[in-house]
Amino acid sequence: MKMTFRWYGESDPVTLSHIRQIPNMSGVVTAVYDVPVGQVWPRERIAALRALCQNAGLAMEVIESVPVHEDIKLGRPTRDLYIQNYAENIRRLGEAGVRCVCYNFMPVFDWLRTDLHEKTEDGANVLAYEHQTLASLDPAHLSLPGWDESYTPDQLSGLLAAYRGIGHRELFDNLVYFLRGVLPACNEVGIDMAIHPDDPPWDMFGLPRILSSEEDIDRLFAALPDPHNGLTFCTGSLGAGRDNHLLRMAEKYARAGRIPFAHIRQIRYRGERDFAECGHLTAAGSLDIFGIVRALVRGGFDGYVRPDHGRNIWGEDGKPGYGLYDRALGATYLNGLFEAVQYYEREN
Ligand SMILES: [Mn+2]
Repeated sequence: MKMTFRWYGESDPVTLSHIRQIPNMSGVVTAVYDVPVGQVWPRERIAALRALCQNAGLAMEVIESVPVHEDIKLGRPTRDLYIQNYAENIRRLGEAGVRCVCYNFMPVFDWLRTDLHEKTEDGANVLAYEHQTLASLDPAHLSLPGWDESYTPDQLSGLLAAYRGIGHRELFDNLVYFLRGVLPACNEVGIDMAIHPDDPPWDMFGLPRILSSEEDIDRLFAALPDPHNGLTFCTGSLGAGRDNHLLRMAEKYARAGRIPFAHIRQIRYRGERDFAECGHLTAAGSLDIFGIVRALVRGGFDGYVRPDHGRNIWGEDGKPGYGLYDRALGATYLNGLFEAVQYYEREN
């Protein structure tokens, strides 16, 4: 296991020197953030980012993420150009020492929450999701906390209209087409593609989502057995699906060598679909974090791990989910779990 920490670049209020001081921290998970989606990242920008990390004593082996252009997800004729650009990014990143690229294939909207500052009993702030609240919104005029509003209302309406012809089957075929285009570059330079599961793991606003369950993941690996076709095992995203058996999935995909990267975080179930995020500890929420770590270790997992969203605590007013303090506590807790489980598994 290699412990890592997400870092949003030089504008991130969390500094590399602070990250470096977290015990057992091997590197950061970052990206070139200001190049438009679909374009090739300049070599000098990748090199500069890598130098910043290395000078701070941190590796830059995981990129989260290289975003996938909507034309690729929609299967538009322009996708071939964007896929070529993506493959070129993979080659450039591989040459810069990157070993893993996290990406997702969710149409239009990435992760969704209804509250980014829900106050908890102990005075912390957490992210929360209320399904009815979200489902009742008009996606063409979405104003959500954290939603970057990078589309104008007209662009958003156009995009939503374009997806009317795209069901689960079409979206899946477009994912396979995309991966067929980029996996040769991954093989050339030794990069694992690690798809992030849907967050939350169900269709939103009538848009299909295709990486929500064990069945979905099995389908992807069956379609493309290439060993560089991997998964970001995100416990919070998959865990929001009440039917997902995380312990079984963790061990199964680790054993198959399909988990180059794990996001580990805890959520607490509320209603049928509602949840709030919380501290990483097993006792803090609904997921068996200890059991998941044990399942990963038993499956022979040796990939990258990062604590996922944390609470905002101790007066820190950072990027929701991405402050320093609670993610550092999460990393420390996960270090302890891995150490204990690995020790125990060796002895028995
Ligand atoms: Mn995640």
